Amino acid sequence: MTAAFGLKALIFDVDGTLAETEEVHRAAFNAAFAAARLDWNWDRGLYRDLLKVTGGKERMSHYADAYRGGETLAAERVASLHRDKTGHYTRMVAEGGLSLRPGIERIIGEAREAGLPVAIATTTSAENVEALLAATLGADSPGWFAAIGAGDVVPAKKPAPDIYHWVLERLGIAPGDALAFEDSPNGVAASLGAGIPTIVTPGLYTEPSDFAGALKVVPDLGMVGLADLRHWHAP
Ligand code: XBP
Ligand code: MG
Repeated sequence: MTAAFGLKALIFDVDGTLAETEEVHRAAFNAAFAAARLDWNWDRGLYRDLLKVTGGKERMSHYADAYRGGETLAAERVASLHRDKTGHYTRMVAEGGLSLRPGIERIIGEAREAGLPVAIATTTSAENVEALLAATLGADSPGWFAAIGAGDVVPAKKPAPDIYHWVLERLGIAPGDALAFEDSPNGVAASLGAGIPTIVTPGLYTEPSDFAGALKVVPDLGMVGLADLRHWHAP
């Protein structure tokens, strides 16, 4: 079966959109800080502020600078802390405990059945995406995605549109032929910046925002099917 004319791909953000992962990210950062004997501990309120900076390495550098008296962390130090954090995160995810947000698994299944490509556009690292997909959808599931744009494949992370441009190029489609799924103002700025109609599902750490320009804002995708998505994309 081939995809109907119009909608040619679904592009999903990961953190906050596929699953509520940020509490696991936060625990993994804190575990890496403790292992490195840093007296850093990010509580929920602080993490909410820190999430304004996307990317774990960028977030740690920002914290050192803005919250620890202008401290500058050497790039190797940041990279090593981040490697350790990624190890903690992927282990925690593999141990289970995270589930996909409502509707995600069903929509991905419907898209696959209809021959509609699915893809990922995220600031988080590729290992983290693979760990989450494997833990929630099965070991083969990373292979279901026509493109996985993650982490440092582009130098400028969200809110820059670069990761979406990267994914669109690999899919070989125009921005208006896709639908993006995002949970945060930074993510929506990136997807809309790339010209992709965007469905927003605000989550645990979503800051209040009116998401001007979004195609739809819905609490989650629990009641949404592929037919709705096609209709919203081309009413
Ligand atoms: C998610 C993020 C990520 C994770 C950390 O933003 O900001 O940085 O918190 O992942 P989005 P890494 O959902 O908009 O992609 O530590 O692997 O960078
Ligand atoms: Mg997100």
